[in-house]
Amino acid sequence: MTARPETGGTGGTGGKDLRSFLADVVAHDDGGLVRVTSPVDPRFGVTAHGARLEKAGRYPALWFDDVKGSELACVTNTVATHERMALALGVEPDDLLRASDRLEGLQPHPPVEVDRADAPVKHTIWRDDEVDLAKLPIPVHNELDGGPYLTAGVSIMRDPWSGAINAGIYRHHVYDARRMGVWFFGSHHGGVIARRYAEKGEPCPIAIAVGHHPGFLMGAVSRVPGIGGEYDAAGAFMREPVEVVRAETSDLLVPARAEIVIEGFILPGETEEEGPFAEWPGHYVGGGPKPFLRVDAVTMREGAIWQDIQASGREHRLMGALPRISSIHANVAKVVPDLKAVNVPVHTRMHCYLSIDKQSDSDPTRAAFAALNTEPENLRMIVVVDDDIDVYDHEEVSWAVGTRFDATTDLQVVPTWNGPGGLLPTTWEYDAEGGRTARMSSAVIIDATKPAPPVVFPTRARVPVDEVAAVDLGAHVPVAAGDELPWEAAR
Ligand SMILES: Cc1cc2nc3c(=O)[nH]c(=O)nc-3n(C[C@H](O)[C@H](O)[C@H](O)COP(=O)(O)O)c2cc1C
Ligand SMILES: [Mn+2]
Repeated sequence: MTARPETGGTGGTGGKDLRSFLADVVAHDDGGLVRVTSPVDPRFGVTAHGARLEKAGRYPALWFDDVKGSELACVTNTVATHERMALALGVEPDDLLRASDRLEGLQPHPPVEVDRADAPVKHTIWRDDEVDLAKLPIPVHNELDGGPYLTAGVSIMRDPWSGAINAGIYRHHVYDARRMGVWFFGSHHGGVIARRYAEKGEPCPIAIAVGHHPGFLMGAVSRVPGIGGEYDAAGAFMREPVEVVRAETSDLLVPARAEIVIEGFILPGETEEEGPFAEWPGHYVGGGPKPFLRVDAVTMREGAIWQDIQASGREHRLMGALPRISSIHANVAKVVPDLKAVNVPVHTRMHCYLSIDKQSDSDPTRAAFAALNTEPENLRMIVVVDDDIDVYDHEEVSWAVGTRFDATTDLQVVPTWNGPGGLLPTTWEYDAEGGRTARMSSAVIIDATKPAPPVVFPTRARVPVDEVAAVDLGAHVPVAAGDELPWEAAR
């Protein structure tokens, strides 16, 4: 990995945050930040701009000066491209996927606590009845969504058993001035912590940080084993410790350089109808009666910026796929040390491709289960290929399946894997009345590897690599309309 130049931020830790990153975008990614100066409606206005550009194949970060009803600016699609994600993580775009495989050179950094006076996020504080979520530019994203949704918030919670601080991104349906929902996968640590408080009948403290450096969000979404450790992982992605500060209403430590921190308590035993909400698999699933939180304080920086992720858009999928690639790599390499590369394709995050230097016929199955166990909620198809296949090239992977896989012997079905219920459409059973029942759905393992040595499999056909490399591209002359045709040329 090559470090890229970075600007912005001062202070002992370098001071990376959303602002330092947006300054980097302006300096290093021409056209990467587009400012929308005309007023937009929070209801579909923000996402309409994103969707319009997406149709044209463009994914700039979008800055909205004027979201109706709010004094705050809103930014979305911050890291919707591999190029900007690479810039955020300090790697070359071509290395992004491969680097995220190994987290090369990325060391976890424990967070450092700073005084309130040094925490920009304590500039403005709303307490209790001053809290009004309607004053924040929170978009309604997709056609059938049940309301405004906070999509780029990193929720910080403390495990009541171990005391460890955990972080993750969870969606929040905004209900009114002081109440918002929270949707946890039961198996995610956030959900486990909330359940532990609920079992004791106690309110669960939660702080949601909105607006930070992309490395901070990547840390929150990576699958750190065990409860907690995300602040350290965020420090690895940011290459500097996260600065944290005491919360106003609980003993949580919150990011001092976030744009906004929303503090509250998930109330035990109470629920509110959550959803509908368009999720990354591109369908309306999930929702129903869910716990909610009462907001007791909002703290923010001077000129705070609201950060949004367009639900079910490209940034949502990229942000979901990339950190998982490194988590899967770490887990699979523990059982199959000859793992070469991992890809979770952005367009189909339920799939995972693994390439291995196969030593034994049990390697593909072991590797596949380690991957499945890293991301059990979302993965449902693992394709294992040999190390001559580039897992970042979808055509190569398909070719390996076409030539080295035989369903009778090389297909394994795990009958009960995803679910019951969740965001995958397959984890529900539907009926003619529009009702649904949670169910389990299956996963498949496709072993597209050659037999293990000493079996001799046919050799792959190719032009010698040296000869390909030695080709003189200068000898290529395009034949244009009006030129002399090659067979008519004087010889
Ligand atoms: C944009 C985005 C939205 C997400 N929304 C949710 C969500 O609503 N609920 C959830 O449980 N996980 C959601 N996730 C995934 C979790 O943030 C992620 O799996 C994280 O590692 C969970 O951490 P935890 O196990 O410590 O709770 C989302 C991820 C991204 C990138
Ligand atoms: Mn966790």
